[in-house]
Amino acid sequence: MDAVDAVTPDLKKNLYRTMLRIRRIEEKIAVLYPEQEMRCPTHLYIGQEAVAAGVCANLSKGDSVFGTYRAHGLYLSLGGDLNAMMAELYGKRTGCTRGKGGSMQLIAPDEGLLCTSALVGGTIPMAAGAGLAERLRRSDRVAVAVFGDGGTEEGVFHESLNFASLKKLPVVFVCENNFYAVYTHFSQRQCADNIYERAHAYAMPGVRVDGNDALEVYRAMREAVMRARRGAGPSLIECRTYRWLEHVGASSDVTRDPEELDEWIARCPVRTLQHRLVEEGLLSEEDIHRMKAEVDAEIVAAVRFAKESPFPAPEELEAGVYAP
Ligand SMILES: Cc1ncc(C[n+]2csc(CCOP(=O)(O)OP(=O)(O)O)c2C)c(N)n1
Ligand SMILES: [Mg+2]
Repeated sequence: MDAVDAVTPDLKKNLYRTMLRIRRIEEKIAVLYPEQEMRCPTHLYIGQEAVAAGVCANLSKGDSVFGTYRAHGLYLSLGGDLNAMMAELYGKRTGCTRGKGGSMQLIAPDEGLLCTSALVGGTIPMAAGAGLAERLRRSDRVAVAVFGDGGTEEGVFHESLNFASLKKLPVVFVCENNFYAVYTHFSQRQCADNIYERAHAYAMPGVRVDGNDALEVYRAMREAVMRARRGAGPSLIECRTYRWLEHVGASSDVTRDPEELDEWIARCPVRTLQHRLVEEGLLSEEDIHRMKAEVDAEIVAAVRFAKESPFPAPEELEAGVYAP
C-alpha cells in the first residue's frame, strides 16, 4: 500500500479527533493556568497540533519517542493518560512522574514516550541511542526525536544525525520549526533557512512539509518510518508551523508581529482538517459537536482528578530522582 492509499477516512477522522482533543485540553489549561495552582512552567502547543498527530499516527507499540518540554501534544497523540497529565501539571502524586517533573518532563513509557526534557536538544541523542538499541536487538522498532528549530542549533543535533546515518539506525528526526526560539526569530539566529537540507550533509533524506497539514506530516512520517523499519536508516523531517501563544505560559506573545500571528491563525491546523473532512462528507456538524462534548467531559473529570489528588509525601522527595 503506498502512502496515499494509507490515508483512509478512518485515519483522517482519528487525526482530527486527536488534534481537536489536544486543542481543547490546552485551551482549558490556558484558562486554568492563571489560577496559579499549576506551579510548573508550561509551554503550550496550540497551533502545532498537526505535527504530533501526524507523527504519532504512524507509530506502533514498542516504538519510542523523545520530545521537548512542549510535549502535551506528543503525550496525548501517543495515548498518554489525561488524568496523569493533568495531575502532573498540578504537581500531584498521581501525575505521570509522580508530581516531580511537571509539564516539561511528561512521560508515558507504556505508550512509548520515554523522555521529554527542558534541555534544548537534550533528547535528540537519546533517540539515536534508542535506535542503536533496536538495531542491536534486530527489532523493527523505530525511535523518534521531536525537537524545535532551536534544537538544531545544538551540537548534539549534528552528532546524532551523523551517528544515526553512519550506523543506519532506525531513527526519525522530526523538527518542529515554529520559527522562534523564545523571542528570537529564526532569521536572526541561523544563516540559512535550510533545516531539512542539513540531512543531505549526513547522507539521509530530508524533507520539508507544511506542519499545519496533518495529512502532509502523516505521509512524510510514514515514508520515514517505513525506511527505518526496513533497515535503510534515518530521515529528517522539517515541519513548518507556529505557536499561537507566548513561549511559556498562557498569555499571548506581545513581542511578535500580530499580522504574522493572524496569518498563521488563518491556517489553523484543526480547522483546516475539519473543513476538509466536512467537504468530503466524512464529518457532520453533529459529529463535531459530539466530539467536543466528549472531550470536554473528559477534561472536567481530569481537572477534578488532578485537583483532588494528594501531593507527594515529604518522605518521597528523593524517590525516583537522580540524587548524586
Ligand atoms: C541547552 C539549553 N539551552 C538553552 C535553554 C533555554 N531555552 C529554553 S527554551 C529555548 C528555545 C528553544 O526553541 P525551540 O527549540 O525552537 O523550541 P520551541 O520552544 O520553539 O518549541 C531556549 C533557548 C535550554 N532550556 N536548554
Ligand atoms: Mg521554535
